[in-house]
Amino acid sequence: MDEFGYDLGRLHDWLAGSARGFSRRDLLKLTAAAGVAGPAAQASSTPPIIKQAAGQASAPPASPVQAAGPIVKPLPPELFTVFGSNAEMRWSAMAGQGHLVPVDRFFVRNHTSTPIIDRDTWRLELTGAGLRRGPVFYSYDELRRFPSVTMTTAVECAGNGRSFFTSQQGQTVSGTAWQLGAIGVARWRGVRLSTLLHHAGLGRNAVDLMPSGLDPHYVTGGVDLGPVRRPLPLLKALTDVLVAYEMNGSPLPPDHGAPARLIVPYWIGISSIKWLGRIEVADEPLFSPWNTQFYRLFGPGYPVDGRPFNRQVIKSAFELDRNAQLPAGRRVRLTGRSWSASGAIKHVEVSTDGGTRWRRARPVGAGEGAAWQRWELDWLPAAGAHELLARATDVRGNTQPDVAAYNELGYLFDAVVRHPVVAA
Ligand SMILES: Nc1nc2c(c(=O)[nH]1)N[C@H]1C(S)=C(S)[C@@H](COP(=O)(O)O)O[C@H]1N2
Ligand SMILES: [Mo]
Repeated sequence: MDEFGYDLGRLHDWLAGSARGFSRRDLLKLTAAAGVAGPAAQASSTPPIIKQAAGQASAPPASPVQAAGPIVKPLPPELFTVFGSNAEMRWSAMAGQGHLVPVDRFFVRNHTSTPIIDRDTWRLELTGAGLRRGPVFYSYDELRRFPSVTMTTAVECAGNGRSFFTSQQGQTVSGTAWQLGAIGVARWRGVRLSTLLHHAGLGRNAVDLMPSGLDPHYVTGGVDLGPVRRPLPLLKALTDVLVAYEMNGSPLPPDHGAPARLIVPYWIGISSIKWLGRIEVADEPLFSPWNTQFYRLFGPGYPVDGRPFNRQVIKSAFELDRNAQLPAGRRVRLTGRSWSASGAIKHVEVSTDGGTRWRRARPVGAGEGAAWQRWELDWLPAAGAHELLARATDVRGNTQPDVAAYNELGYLFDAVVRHPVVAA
Protein backbone atom coordinates (compact mmCIF):
# COMPACT_ATOMS: atom_id res chain seq x y z
CA MET A 1 0.00 0.00 0.00
CA ASP A 2 1.30 3.50 -0.75
CA GLU A 3 1.44 6.40 1.69
CA PHE A 4 -1.79 7.95 0.47
CA GLY A 5 -3.64 4.63 0.72
CA TYR A 6 -2.32 4.22 4.22
CA ASP A 7 -3.50 7.66 5.36
CA LEU A 8 -6.91 7.11 3.80
CA GLY A 9 -7.31 3.70 5.44
CA ARG A 10 -6.36 5.07 8.83
CA LEU A 11 -8.79 7.95 8.43
CA HIS A 12 -11.58 5.43 7.91
CA ASP A 13 -10.47 3.42 10.97
CA TRP A 14 -10.43 6.61 12.98
CA LEU A 15 -13.86 7.76 11.85
CA ALA A 16 -15.28 4.29 12.53
CA GLY A 17 -14.04 4.62 16.11
CA SER A 18 -12.05 1.43 15.86
CA ALA A 19 -8.85 3.16 16.87
CA ARG A 20 -6.69 2.15 19.77
CA GLY A 21 -4.29 4.54 21.44
CA PHE A 22 -6.30 7.68 20.91
CA SER A 23 -9.78 7.42 19.45
CA ARG A 24 -12.07 9.94 17.86
CA ARG A 25 -14.24 9.61 20.97
CA ASP A 26 -11.23 10.61 23.12
CA LEU A 27 -10.68 13.63 20.95
CA LEU A 28 -14.34 14.65 21.13
CA LYS A 29 -14.24 14.31 24.92
CA LEU A 30 -11.13 16.40 25.02
CA THR A 31 -12.53 19.20 22.88
CA ALA A 32 -15.91 19.04 24.68
CA ALA A 33 -14.14 19.38 28.02
CA ALA A 34 -12.35 22.40 26.66
CA GLY A 35 -15.73 23.93 25.81
CA VAL A 36 -14.78 24.58 22.20
CA ALA A 37 -15.75 23.07 18.92
CA GLY A 38 -12.64 22.71 16.83
CA PRO A 39 -10.19 19.84 17.02
CA ALA A 40 -7.38 22.39 17.00
CA ALA A 41 -8.58 23.95 20.23
CA GLN A 42 -6.39 24.03 23.30
CA ALA A 43 -7.53 21.62 26.01
CA SER A 44 -9.07 22.35 29.40
CA SER A 45 -8.29 21.68 33.03
CA THR A 46 -10.51 18.56 33.10
CA PRO A 47 -8.35 15.54 32.40
CA PRO A 48 -9.91 13.50 29.59
CA ILE A 49 -9.98 9.74 29.61
CA ILE A 50 -7.37 8.77 27.10
CA LYS A 51 -6.91 5.09 26.58
CA GLN A 52 -3.18 4.56 26.28
CA ALA A 53 -1.54 2.06 23.97
CA ALA A 54 -0.70 -1.23 25.70
CA GLY A 55 2.14 -1.07 28.17
CA GLN A 56 2.26 2.72 28.05
CA ALA A 57 2.04 2.79 31.81
CA SER A 58 5.15 0.69 32.46
CA ALA A 59 8.02 2.86 33.68
CA PRO A 60 10.89 3.43 31.25
CA PRO A 61 14.04 1.51 32.23
CA ALA A 62 16.04 4.75 32.63
CA SER A 63 14.85 7.78 34.59
CA PRO A 64 15.84 10.97 32.80
CA VAL A 65 17.03 14.02 34.73
CA GLN A 66 15.86 17.52 33.79
CA ALA A 67 18.30 20.22 32.80
CA ALA A 68 17.83 23.79 34.04
CA GLY A 69 16.12 25.12 30.90
CA PRO A 70 14.07 23.57 28.11
CA ILE A 71 17.11 23.54 25.78
CA VAL A 72 20.61 22.57 26.95
CA LYS A 73 22.90 24.01 24.26
CA PRO A 74 23.73 27.74 24.06
CA LEU A 75 21.31 29.76 21.87
CA PRO A 76 23.28 32.89 20.88
CA PRO A 77 21.06 35.53 19.22
CA GLU A 78 23.25 35.62 16.09
CA LEU A 79 22.40 31.95 15.44
CA PHE A 80 18.89 31.49 16.83
CA THR A 81 15.48 33.04 17.36
CA VAL A 82 13.99 31.52 20.51
CA PHE A 83 10.28 30.75 21.04
CA GLY A 84 9.95 29.26 24.54
CA SER A 85 11.12 25.64 24.37
CA ASN A 86 11.80 25.96 20.61
CA ALA A 87 14.63 27.72 18.77
CA GLU A 88 14.83 28.37 15.05
CA MET A 89 18.02 28.77 13.06
CA ARG A 90 18.68 32.21 11.64
CA TRP A 91 19.28 31.69 7.93
CA SER A 92 22.17 34.18 7.92
CA ALA A 93 23.97 31.57 10.05
CA MET A 94 24.18 29.26 7.01
CA ALA A 95 26.11 31.72 4.81
CA GLY A 96 29.54 30.24 4.13
CA GLN A 97 28.61 26.87 5.65
CA GLY A 98 28.91 23.58 3.80
CA HIS A 99 26.14 21.14 3.05
CA LEU A 100 25.45 20.28 6.72
CA VAL A 101 24.05 22.37 9.55
CA PRO A 102 26.51 22.32 12.46
CA VAL A 103 24.94 21.29 15.78
CA ASP A 104 25.62 24.77 17.25
CA ARG A 105 22.98 26.24 14.91
CA PHE A 106 20.61 23.29 14.29
CA PHE A 107 17.01 24.21 15.21
CA VAL A 108 15.39 22.65 18.29
CA ARG A 109 11.73 21.78 18.62
CA ASN A 110 10.79 20.54 22.11
CA HIS A 111 7.22 19.94 23.22
CA THR A 112 8.49 20.20 26.80
CA SER A 113 12.20 20.14 27.58
CA THR A 114 15.39 18.24 26.82
CA PRO A 115 15.85 15.29 29.23
CA ILE A 116 19.36 14.27 30.26
CA ILE A 117 19.47 10.50 29.85
CA ASP A 118 22.23 8.25 31.18
CA ARG A 119 23.12 6.18 28.14
CA ASP A 120 24.63 3.36 30.24
CA THR A 121 21.33 2.56 31.94
CA TRP A 122 19.14 3.59 28.98
CA ARG A 123 17.31 0.80 27.16
CA LEU A 124 15.24 0.81 24.00
CA GLU A 125 12.19 -1.40 24.48
CA LEU A 126 10.48 -3.13 21.57
CA THR A 127 7.18 -4.66 22.56
CA GLY A 128 3.68 -5.50 21.37
CA ALA A 129 1.44 -8.06 19.73
CA GLY A 130 3.17 -7.52 16.37
CA LEU A 131 6.36 -9.15 17.70
CA ARG A 132 6.69 -12.94 17.95
CA ARG A 133 8.23 -12.52 21.41
CA GLY A 134 8.99 -9.67 23.70
CA PRO A 135 9.43 -7.26 25.13
CA VAL A 136 13.01 -7.02 23.85
CA PHE A 137 15.43 -4.47 25.31
CA TYR A 138 18.51 -3.02 23.60
CA SER A 139 21.28 -1.16 25.43
CA TYR A 140 23.30 1.63 23.82
CA ASP A 141 26.28 -0.73 23.33
CA GLU A 142 24.08 -3.40 21.77
CA LEU A 143 22.65 -0.84 19.38
CA ARG A 144 26.16 0.13 18.30
CA ARG A 145 27.09 -3.49 17.63
CA PHE A 146 24.50 -3.83 14.82
CA PRO A 147 25.69 -2.99 11.29
CA SER A 148 25.45 0.80 10.96
CA VAL A 149 24.34 3.02 8.11
CA THR A 150 24.94 6.71 7.56
CA MET A 151 22.50 9.03 5.79
CA THR A 152 22.40 12.74 5.09
CA THR A 153 18.88 13.97 5.51
CA ALA A 154 16.77 16.87 6.70
CA VAL A 155 14.63 17.14 9.79
CA GLU A 156 12.02 19.82 9.18
CA CYS A 157 9.10 20.84 11.35
CA ALA A 158 5.66 20.54 9.73
CA GLY A 159 5.07 24.16 10.72
CA ASN A 160 8.26 25.57 9.18
CA GLY A 161 7.32 28.82 7.42
CA ARG A 162 4.06 29.09 9.40
CA SER A 163 4.43 32.84 10.13
CA PHE A 164 4.12 33.60 6.39
CA PHE A 165 0.51 32.39 6.36
CA THR A 166 -0.09 35.52 8.45
CA SER A 167 2.51 38.04 7.25
CA GLN A 168 2.20 37.19 3.55
CA GLN A 169 -1.31 35.79 3.18
CA GLY A 170 -3.13 37.64 6.00
CA GLN A 171 -4.42 34.38 7.54
CA THR A 172 -4.80 33.39 11.17
CA VAL A 173 -3.04 30.18 12.18
CA SER A 174 -2.04 28.72 15.54
CA GLY A 175 1.34 27.33 16.55
CA THR A 176 4.95 28.52 16.82
CA ALA A 177 5.51 31.48 14.48
CA TRP A 178 8.47 29.97 12.64
CA GLN A 179 10.02 31.80 9.69
CA LEU A 180 12.04 29.35 7.56
CA GLY A 181 14.63 28.17 10.11
CA ALA A 182 12.82 25.10 11.48
CA ILE A 183 14.90 22.84 9.24
CA GLY A 184 18.34 21.32 9.51
CA VAL A 185 20.35 18.85 7.44
CA ALA A 186 22.79 16.52 9.19
CA ARG A 187 24.66 13.27 8.67
CA TRP A 188 22.97 10.70 10.87
CA ARG A 189 24.51 7.36 11.77
CA GLY A 190 22.67 4.50 13.38
CA VAL A 191 20.90 1.19 12.89
CA ARG A 192 18.16 0.66 10.37
CA LEU A 193 14.87 0.29 12.20
CA SER A 194 14.14 -2.71 9.93
CA THR A 195 17.30 -4.42 11.26
CA LEU A 196 16.09 -4.00 14.85
CA LEU A 197 12.54 -5.08 14.05
CA HIS A 198 13.71 -8.25 12.36
CA HIS A 199 16.11 -8.97 15.20
CA ALA A 200 13.33 -8.49 17.74
CA GLY A 201 11.11 -10.97 15.87
CA LEU A 202 8.74 -8.97 13.70
CA GLY A 203 5.48 -10.88 13.25
CA ARG A 204 3.57 -11.24 10.00
CA ASN A 205 0.61 -9.64 11.78
CA ALA A 206 2.41 -6.34 12.51
CA VAL A 207 0.55 -3.26 11.26
CA ASP A 208 1.59 -0.05 12.99
CA LEU A 209 4.43 1.08 15.24
CA MET A 210 4.21 3.60 18.06
CA PRO A 211 7.61 5.07 18.91
CA SER A 212 7.56 7.20 22.06
CA GLY A 213 9.97 9.64 23.70
CA LEU A 214 11.38 9.75 27.24
CA ASP A 215 10.90 13.51 27.57
CA PRO A 216 8.28 14.75 30.09
CA HIS A 217 4.63 14.16 29.19
CA TYR A 218 3.10 16.86 27.04
CA VAL A 219 0.51 18.74 29.09
CA THR A 220 -1.61 21.33 27.32
CA GLY A 221 -4.36 23.35 29.00
CA GLY A 222 -4.03 21.14 32.07
CA VAL A 223 -4.56 17.90 30.09
CA ASP A 224 -1.80 15.29 30.19
CA LEU A 225 -1.50 13.85 26.67
CA GLY A 226 1.23 11.42 27.74
CA PRO A 227 4.65 10.94 26.18
CA VAL A 228 5.34 12.47 22.76
CA ARG A 229 4.54 9.64 20.33
CA ARG A 230 3.26 9.27 16.80
CA PRO A 231 2.23 6.16 14.87
CA LEU A 232 4.59 5.03 12.13
CA PRO A 233 3.30 2.68 9.44
CA LEU A 234 5.25 -0.55 9.10
CA LEU A 235 5.79 0.16 5.38
CA LYS A 236 7.74 3.34 6.13
CA ALA A 237 9.53 1.76 9.10
CA LEU A 238 10.90 -0.97 6.82
CA THR A 239 11.87 1.43 4.00
CA ASP A 240 14.34 4.06 5.18
CA VAL A 241 13.94 4.81 8.90
CA LEU A 242 17.02 5.02 11.10
CA VAL A 243 17.51 4.65 14.86
CA ALA A 244 20.25 7.27 14.99
CA TYR A 245 22.93 7.65 17.69
CA GLU A 246 25.33 10.00 15.84
CA MET A 247 24.84 13.42 14.29
CA ASN A 248 27.56 14.93 12.06
CA GLY A 249 30.11 12.39 13.30
CA SER A 250 29.61 12.86 17.06
CA PRO A 251 27.32 11.18 19.57
CA LEU A 252 23.81 12.64 19.39
CA PRO A 253 23.67 15.81 21.56
CA PRO A 254 21.04 15.97 24.34
CA ASP A 255 18.79 18.48 22.53
CA HIS A 256 18.60 16.33 19.41
CA GLY A 257 17.56 13.12 21.13
CA ALA A 258 20.49 11.48 22.96
CA PRO A 259 21.13 8.65 23.32
CA ALA A 260 19.03 7.65 20.26
CA ARG A 261 16.26 9.05 18.08
CA LEU A 262 14.33 8.11 14.98
CA ILE A 263 15.22 9.71 11.67
CA VAL A 264 12.33 9.46 9.22
CA PRO A 265 13.49 10.89 5.86
CA TYR A 266 11.12 13.20 3.90
CA TRP A 267 8.44 13.13 6.61
CA ILE A 268 7.45 15.96 8.95
CA GLY A 269 9.78 16.42 11.93
CA ILE A 270 7.34 15.04 14.51
CA SER A 271 7.85 11.56 12.98
CA SER A 272 11.51 11.65 14.05
CA ILE A 273 10.91 10.91 17.74
CA LYS A 274 13.79 12.03 19.98
CA TRP A 275 14.97 10.35 23.22
CA LEU A 276 13.49 7.13 21.95
CA GLY A 277 12.51 4.85 24.84
CA ARG A 278 10.02 2.45 23.44
CA ILE A 279 8.53 1.21 20.19
CA GLU A 280 5.24 -0.61 20.35
CA VAL A 281 4.71 -2.96 17.41
CA ALA A 282 0.95 -3.44 17.15
CA ASP A 283 -1.20 -5.84 15.15
CA GLU A 284 -3.84 -3.14 14.65
CA PRO A 285 -4.02 0.53 13.67
CA LEU A 286 -2.69 2.98 16.27
CA PHE A 287 -3.46 6.62 16.95
CA SER A 288 -2.08 9.35 19.20
CA PRO A 289 -2.87 13.05 19.61
CA TRP A 290 0.10 13.65 17.27
CA ASN A 291 -1.73 12.21 14.26
CA THR A 292 -5.29 13.17 15.20
CA GLN A 293 -5.44 16.42 17.15
CA PHE A 294 -2.16 17.81 15.80
CA TYR A 295 -0.44 17.28 12.46
CA ARG A 296 -3.64 17.10 10.43
CA LEU A 297 -4.88 19.68 7.96
CA PHE A 298 -7.97 21.40 9.35
CA GLY A 299 -10.04 24.16 7.78
CA PRO A 300 -12.16 24.98 4.76
CA GLY A 301 -11.89 22.26 2.13
CA TYR A 302 -10.69 19.62 4.60
CA PRO A 303 -12.71 16.88 6.33
CA VAL A 304 -14.13 17.86 9.75
CA ASP A 305 -11.66 15.50 11.40
CA GLY A 306 -8.81 16.89 9.35
CA ARG A 307 -6.73 15.36 6.61
CA PRO A 308 -3.81 13.21 7.75
CA PHE A 309 -0.40 13.89 6.20
CA ASN A 310 3.19 12.81 6.69
CA ARG A 311 5.34 14.08 3.84
CA GLN A 312 7.02 17.46 3.73
CA VAL A 313 6.76 19.88 0.79
CA ILE A 314 9.09 22.11 -1.29
CA LYS A 315 10.73 25.31 -0.04
CA SER A 316 13.57 27.77 -0.60
CA ALA A 317 15.45 30.18 1.64
CA PHE A 318 18.08 32.89 1.22
CA GLU A 319 21.04 32.76 3.59
CA LEU A 320 20.19 36.25 4.77
CA ASP A 321 18.25 37.81 7.61
CA ARG A 322 15.03 39.52 6.71
CA ASN A 323 15.71 43.24 6.10
CA ALA A 324 19.43 42.50 5.70
CA GLN A 325 21.58 45.49 4.75
CA LEU A 326 23.54 45.13 1.49
CA PRO A 327 26.06 47.50 -0.11
CA ALA A 328 24.44 49.54 -2.90
CA GLY A 329 26.13 49.69 -6.30
CA ARG A 330 28.40 46.75 -5.61
CA ARG A 331 28.09 43.20 -6.83
CA VAL A 332 26.82 40.87 -4.13
CA ARG A 333 26.55 37.10 -4.27
CA LEU A 334 23.14 35.93 -3.09
CA THR A 335 23.20 32.40 -1.71
CA GLY A 336 20.44 30.09 -0.62
CA ARG A 337 19.12 26.56 -0.45
CA SER A 338 16.06 24.74 -1.79
CA TRP A 339 14.65 21.38 -0.82
CA SER A 340 11.77 19.07 -1.65
CA ALA A 341 10.51 15.92 0.05
CA SER A 342 9.39 14.51 -3.31
CA GLY A 343 12.67 14.48 -5.22
CA ALA A 344 15.91 16.31 -5.99
CA ILE A 345 15.78 20.01 -6.91
CA LYS A 346 15.89 20.51 -10.68
CA HIS A 347 16.25 24.26 -10.81
CA VAL A 348 15.79 27.42 -8.77
CA GLU A 349 14.65 30.78 -10.14
CA VAL A 350 15.42 34.00 -8.30
CA SER A 351 13.84 37.42 -8.61
CA THR A 352 15.46 40.55 -7.17
CA ASP A 353 12.64 42.90 -8.19
CA GLY A 354 9.63 41.57 -6.31
CA GLY A 355 8.75 38.88 -8.86
CA THR A 356 8.77 40.68 -12.24
CA ARG A 357 11.96 39.23 -13.72
CA TRP A 358 13.34 35.79 -12.89
CA ARG A 359 16.83 34.38 -13.41
CA ARG A 360 18.14 30.85 -12.93
CA ALA A 361 20.38 30.47 -9.88
CA ARG A 362 23.64 28.48 -10.24
CA PRO A 363 23.66 25.21 -8.32
CA VAL A 364 26.48 24.89 -5.77
CA GLY A 365 27.67 21.35 -5.05
CA ALA A 366 25.45 18.37 -5.60
CA GLY A 367 22.13 17.95 -3.80
CA GLU A 368 23.08 15.09 -1.50
CA GLY A 369 20.74 12.42 -0.18
CA ALA A 370 17.37 13.45 1.17
CA ALA A 371 18.57 16.98 1.69
CA TRP A 372 18.82 20.36 0.03
CA GLN A 373 20.44 21.97 -2.98
CA ARG A 374 22.67 24.99 -2.44
CA TRP A 375 22.60 27.77 -5.06
CA GLU A 376 23.95 31.27 -5.76
CA LEU A 377 23.30 34.27 -7.95
CA ASP A 378 25.20 37.51 -8.44
CA TRP A 379 23.33 40.78 -8.18
CA LEU A 380 24.12 44.49 -8.40
CA PRO A 381 21.60 46.22 -6.10
CA ALA A 382 20.70 49.87 -6.58
CA ALA A 383 20.24 51.92 -3.42
CA GLY A 384 16.86 51.35 -1.81
CA ALA A 385 14.48 48.64 -0.63
CA HIS A 386 14.18 45.41 -2.61
CA GLU A 387 12.22 42.22 -2.42
CA LEU A 388 14.00 38.94 -3.16
CA LEU A 389 12.13 35.77 -4.15
CA ALA A 390 13.34 32.23 -4.80
CA ARG A 391 11.23 29.53 -6.45
CA ALA A 392 12.36 25.93 -6.67
CA THR A 393 11.18 23.11 -8.94
CA ASP A 394 11.97 19.47 -8.24
CA VAL A 395 12.57 16.60 -10.67
CA ARG A 396 8.94 15.49 -10.31
CA GLY A 397 7.76 18.89 -11.53
CA ASN A 398 6.59 20.18 -8.14
CA THR A 399 7.15 23.90 -7.92
CA GLN A 400 6.54 26.53 -5.26
CA PRO A 401 3.17 28.29 -5.69
CA ASP A 402 2.55 32.00 -5.09
CA VAL A 403 0.06 31.14 -2.32
CA ALA A 404 0.18 28.21 0.10
CA ALA A 405 -3.02 26.24 0.80
CA TYR A 406 -4.48 27.49 4.06
CA ASN A 407 -4.94 25.22 7.06
CA GLU A 408 -5.74 26.30 10.60
CA LEU A 409 -2.62 24.88 12.23
CA GLY A 410 -0.36 26.46 9.60
CA TYR A 411 1.40 23.35 8.29
CA LEU A 412 3.18 22.77 4.97
CA PHE A 413 3.81 26.37 3.88
CA ASP A 414 5.31 25.88 0.43
CA ALA A 415 4.71 29.26 -1.26
CA VAL A 416 7.49 31.52 -2.52
CA VAL A 417 8.53 33.75 0.40
CA ARG A 418 9.07 37.46 -0.22
CA HIS A 419 12.35 38.44 1.41
CA PRO A 420 12.92 42.18 2.03
CA VAL A 421 16.46 43.62 1.93
CA VAL A 422 17.83 47.18 1.93
CA ALA A 423 20.79 48.35 -0.15
CA ALA A 424 22.62 51.45 1.05
N1 LIG B 1 10.37 12.88 22.12
C1 LIG B 1 10.20 13.93 21.31
N2 LIG B 1 10.50 13.80 20.01
C2 LIG B 1 10.35 14.84 19.17
C3 LIG B 1 9.81 16.08 19.63
C4 LIG B 1 9.52 16.21 21.02
O1 LIG B 1 9.10 17.26 21.52
N3 LIG B 1 9.72 15.10 21.82
N4 LIG B 1 9.59 17.09 18.73
C5 LIG B 1 9.38 16.66 17.33
C6 LIG B 1 9.28 17.74 16.39
S1 LIG B 1 7.77 18.51 16.30
C7 LIG B 1 10.32 18.06 15.53
S2 LIG B 1 10.11 19.23 14.33
C8 LIG B 1 11.64 17.40 15.64
C9 LIG B 1 12.74 18.43 15.87
O2 LIG B 1 14.00 17.83 15.97
P1 LIG B 1 15.24 18.65 16.51
O3 LIG B 1 14.85 19.33 17.80
O4 LIG B 1 16.37 17.70 16.65
O5 LIG B 1 15.56 19.72 15.47
O6 LIG B 1 11.69 16.46 16.70
C10 LIG B 1 10.49 15.71 16.88
N5 LIG B 1 10.71 14.69 17.88
MO1 LIG C 1 7.81 19.84 14.47
